[in-house]
Amino acid sequence: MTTSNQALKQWVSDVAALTRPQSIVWCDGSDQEYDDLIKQMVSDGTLKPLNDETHPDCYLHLSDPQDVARVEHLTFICTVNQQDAGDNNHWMAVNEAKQKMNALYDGCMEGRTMYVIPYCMGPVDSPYSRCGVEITDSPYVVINMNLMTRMGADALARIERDDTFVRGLHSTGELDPERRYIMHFPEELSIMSFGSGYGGNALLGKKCHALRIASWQARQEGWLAEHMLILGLESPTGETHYIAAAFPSACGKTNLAMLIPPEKFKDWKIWTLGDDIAWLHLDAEGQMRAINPEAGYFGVVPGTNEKTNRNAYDMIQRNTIFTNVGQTEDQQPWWEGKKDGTPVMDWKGQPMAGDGGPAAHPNSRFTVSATQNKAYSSLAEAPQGVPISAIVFGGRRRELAPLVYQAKSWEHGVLIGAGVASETTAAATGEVGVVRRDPMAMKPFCGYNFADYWSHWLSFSGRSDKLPKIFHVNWFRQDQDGNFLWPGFGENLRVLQWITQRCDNKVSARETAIGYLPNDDDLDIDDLQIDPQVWQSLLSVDREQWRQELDEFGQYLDSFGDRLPGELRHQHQQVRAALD
Ligand code: OXD
Ligand code: MN
Repeated sequence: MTTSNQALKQWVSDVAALTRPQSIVWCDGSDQEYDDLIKQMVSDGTLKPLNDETHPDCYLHLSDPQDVARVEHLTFICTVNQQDAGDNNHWMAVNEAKQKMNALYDGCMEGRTMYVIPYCMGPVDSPYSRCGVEITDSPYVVINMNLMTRMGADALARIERDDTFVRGLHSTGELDPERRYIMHFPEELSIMSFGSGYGGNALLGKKCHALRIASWQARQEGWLAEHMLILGLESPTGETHYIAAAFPSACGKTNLAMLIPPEKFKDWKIWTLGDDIAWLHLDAEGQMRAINPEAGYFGVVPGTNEKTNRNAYDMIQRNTIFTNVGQTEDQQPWWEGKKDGTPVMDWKGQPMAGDGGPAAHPNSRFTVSATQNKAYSSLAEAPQGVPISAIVFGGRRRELAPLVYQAKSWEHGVLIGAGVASETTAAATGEVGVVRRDPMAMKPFCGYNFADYWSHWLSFSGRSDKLPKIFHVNWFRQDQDGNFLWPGFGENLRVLQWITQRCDNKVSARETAIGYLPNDDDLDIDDLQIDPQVWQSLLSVDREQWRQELDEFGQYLDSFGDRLPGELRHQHQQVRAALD
């Protein structure tokens, strides 16, 4: 395979001249190609077949132990003007970054195969989709991209038609953390990644393209690229509301997107459109519509079981690539939270018991095609996407944020999104459990200055009078002994139900300084046996704590200086004043 697109041909040949691979393979995305690569990786030991009876066509990849998560401190946005990247990003000058990367790439593919992967983010026939080409020397990347994107011949045909694509160059290098960088050049729609094989650093269609580069493009073109799941909530009468929800990494987006309703709500259904990224556009009528640019799930494995996420648990029994989980005696994958089996081998490939560490790395992952999810929505491939009724923001907060509240307006909703803060997780290297500001759950993914990003969000109110309603949820409130106050998982449906009732003006609410909260009786929780005091604290607003939060948040907003939109400052002042 080759291409009629001259720019692509030239770029591939330039990259080959720099990296000097032994051979070049243009990927067609076929099953044959996937199967052949699996065979090759099994024979060179980079993939291990798992138990074929219990887990047909499942494989285990164990990564370098120093390469298990995103590396935010080594991730850069390289723009001509530093302030276009903003203080929310690490920045490097374009020329400096390119010099550094080109030195690393020099001859880096000697003796290796260079794969050229044309891919499309979003349904290939959607006007909202965007294409890219990733060049990589990693067969692991190729098989993961096969599951995560629409890759190969159809994508290449679209690139040739559109004559535009995002360029992503990736090499695993020597997996040396000292020689590892993930660089983005949004002005040129290009990405350079070196030294890591981990999904978030190496599958360039995902975080690098569909969030960092796409968020930049989206601002220029008037849409949004967000770190959001998309789900459909179907009521017993057959009406479906679509919700887009942003949570920081490893805070349960996959679980919410595939939720199975509790017994009492068994006539309700959740349909999954996506579990990580949403591209949101206004259509000609001003309706916000969402597509999921991805075609698969790259989900956190630990904690996944029949109770927490039955759909995910079932879909990873076959045709799945596991990365960094443990294994049982009979080569079944094993992870913390799995209800059966005993691990004998850990994620480093060492016998268990040694160091008392977990069998699976806390950020171990499954990669699987979205079509294996029983709740996969029939509209997930719709070129026009789905109409969004509600946008939900959330974080992992032990205290402060109530179970659910609603913004008073779009502008107030933007403030609420900008105010998201959450405890860090194992999805990125660094300390876990520290509360940090994570506006719109986009701290690691917004490809430009947050102040400009908030202006862009605010601009939507001038473009449509039927924007989605905005909410904030917190599933993670704890008491002083560290017990969770809310059962979460499937029970979150009760909160989603309230959200859709609010969207349809079917239920009233209590106005507070921070937004509208449910009245005590408006969430259907009778059968949950929640202590009335606990329920009250889940729906309470502690003014003193909130004043402190708003003051701290205000200082954070101030750090964006003159670029901060006046409207956001105004919204902040209003909430702060209402708390007095
Ligand atoms: C992810 C992440 O992998 O957010 O989705 O890190
Ligand atoms: Mn994510």
